[in-house]
Amino acid sequence: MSVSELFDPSEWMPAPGAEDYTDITAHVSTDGRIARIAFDRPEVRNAFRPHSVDELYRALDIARQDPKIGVVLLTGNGPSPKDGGWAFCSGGDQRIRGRDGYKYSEDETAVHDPARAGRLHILEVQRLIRFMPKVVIAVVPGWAAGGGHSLHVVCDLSVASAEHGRFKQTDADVGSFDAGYGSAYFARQIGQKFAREVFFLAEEYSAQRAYEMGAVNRVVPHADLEREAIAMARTILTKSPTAIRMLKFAFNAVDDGMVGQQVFAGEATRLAYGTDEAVEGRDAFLQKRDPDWSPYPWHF
Ligand code: S0N
Repeated sequence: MSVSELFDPSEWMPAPGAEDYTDITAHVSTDGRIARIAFDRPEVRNAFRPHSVDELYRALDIARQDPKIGVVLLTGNGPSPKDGGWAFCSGGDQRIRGRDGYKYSEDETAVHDPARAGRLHILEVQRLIRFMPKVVIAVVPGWAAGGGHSLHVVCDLSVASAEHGRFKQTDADVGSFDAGYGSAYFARQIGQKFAREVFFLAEEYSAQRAYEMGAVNRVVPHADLEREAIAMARTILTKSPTAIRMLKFAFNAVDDGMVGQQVFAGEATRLAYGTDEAVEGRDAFLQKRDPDWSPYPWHF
């Protein structure tokens, strides 16, 4: 069964646990190397509610931990059965926004579990995308608005539909603000003037205009969108996994302060563990002797 008009069922099989999801769909390519995770609420332009974010986090984390997967495609299913409109994601579902965040129930009078009230955990998803050692590509078949715009910003690459891809940062229209990656990192990507324009004017931008501003990597005909994204993923998969991981964390580190340094350094430590020199340090400790560093030069 096809989950979206652009979805090619011959490319994909259900991801582990996919049958439990209600707000997203999750697939892996038939060779198990690419994940496709999609918002599946096209009737509300793929707006997310806390339950959607829970599912999204879970699906992304499963992809993160799968050693075969090197690339994740994040997209939105469509078109809307109501009006044929396409969306990547329109951000937080405004119908269930409360005074302390987004609610699990649309019933304002419902008694909520306090531990699950007022969630804004799309920011946790942003950090997962940012720090997962795999390439995440935003595949934008329609609207990327509000928190959906921020999600495309935080993805490593973005490819958009020429006909339907549209971008709008509505945060200031609805009294919301992504003051982290969605704005500050966006300004790093496209420059301060453009980023401030996108937020302060909250106008609509075509995929072509987003490309010209440097917000999108590729604009392709709508019918080719997922094919192009898969082709990009396949090219990335021909590269060294370690090189891609170190490069992603190097690109991040300059903007992520000590956390960025920690993530990059963690990978460096893991690489160092593979050397004879590090093995000698471990073995010397376990054998209760002084380490012999003599075979290891002070490189210049
Ligand atoms: C996407 C837009 C521009 C599309 O316009 P279009 O094509 O004219 O369609 P509509 O007729 O407007 O929409 C079709 C149906 O979909 C419903 N709908 C659309 N978006 C949402 C939404 N976000 N929530 C609930 N419903 C939505 C419409 O109501 C319509 O339904 P019907 O057919 O029943 O009338 C346009 O739809 C639009 O502007 N949408 C709203 C975009 C928006 O403002 N999103 C929220 C922005 N804020 C966030 O996402 C913040 C969340 C967040 O992540 C965050 C992060 C960091 C820090 C803070 C926050 C925070 O929440 O504060």
